[in-house]
Amino acid sequence: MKRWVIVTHTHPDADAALAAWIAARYLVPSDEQDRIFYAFVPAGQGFPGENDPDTTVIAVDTGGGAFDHHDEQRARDETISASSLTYQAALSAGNSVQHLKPLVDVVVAGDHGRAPEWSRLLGVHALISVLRNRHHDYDEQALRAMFEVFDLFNQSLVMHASLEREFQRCVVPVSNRVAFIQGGSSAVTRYALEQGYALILFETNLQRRADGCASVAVGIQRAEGAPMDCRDVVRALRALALDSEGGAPPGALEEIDGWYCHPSGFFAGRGTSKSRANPSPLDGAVRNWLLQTLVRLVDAQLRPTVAAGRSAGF
Ligand SMILES: [Mn+2]
Repeated sequence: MKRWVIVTHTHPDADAALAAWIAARYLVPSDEQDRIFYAFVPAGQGFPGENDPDTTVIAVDTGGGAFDHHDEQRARDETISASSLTYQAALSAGNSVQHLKPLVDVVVAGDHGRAPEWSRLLGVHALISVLRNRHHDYDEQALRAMFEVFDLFNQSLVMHASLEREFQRCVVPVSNRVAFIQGGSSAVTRYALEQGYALILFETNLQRRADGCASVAVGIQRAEGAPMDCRDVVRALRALALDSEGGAPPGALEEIDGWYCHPSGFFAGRGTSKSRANPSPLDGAVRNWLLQTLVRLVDAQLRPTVAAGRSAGF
């Protein structure tokens, strides 16, 4: 019976553990996961049973092979470690592991004494350090516990990478504070606000809500902590739509009047689960007017010296 042995050094650190995890998850076929064994050797050594024809040995962070970086040539290179070498091998084997790069980068930095403070306090280095102490005399238990940590980071990074792709696909910057999102999820709206936009105009595709009504959600959402209230923005939009000099196209007032204003001021809009269903998409002329007007309103609001003189009602 064929088997795999993943070897690393005793008392594995973040680099050894992450390299072992990448090897297990991506260099061993998924239907052979139950044939993986782990072995721990003093740092620098290889695995004694390396000549067994039924055993494929992958040594990481020790043994001097492809996934070790302690030889003369590589030891001084601060851009690599066992994790990055294993990651590159997983990439070269055709695995889609690009989402793991932030994790690999922080572990490589840590392996060269440059772990960022946030990671030592609240990130991967903090967790690995606790697990190393907890399972000090039981390397395999330590490694398996660390694998659970990497499985969780993996899930989180997969979600983050898919949000980033959605962001690239759906978010249209209108100014550096205002963006338009068409056909995106509420998660990508939150993500865009976290990237620094102060206000988002969003329009979803036609969808069937939980109450069975078909609806297109349209509205605005402001960033957490941005000094503006969407109820004031809606009041200002309404005043401009009513003003014959405001340049609002036909339908602008009806659009704004269909919006529900959340009492906390973070959101105003229509078609979401808590507001009236409306299957109509946003009219193109109304959308352009809204975006131009929102850019002006947000600029006035977020430029304190100008806003102070003009902020009546906004
Ligand atoms: Mn290392």
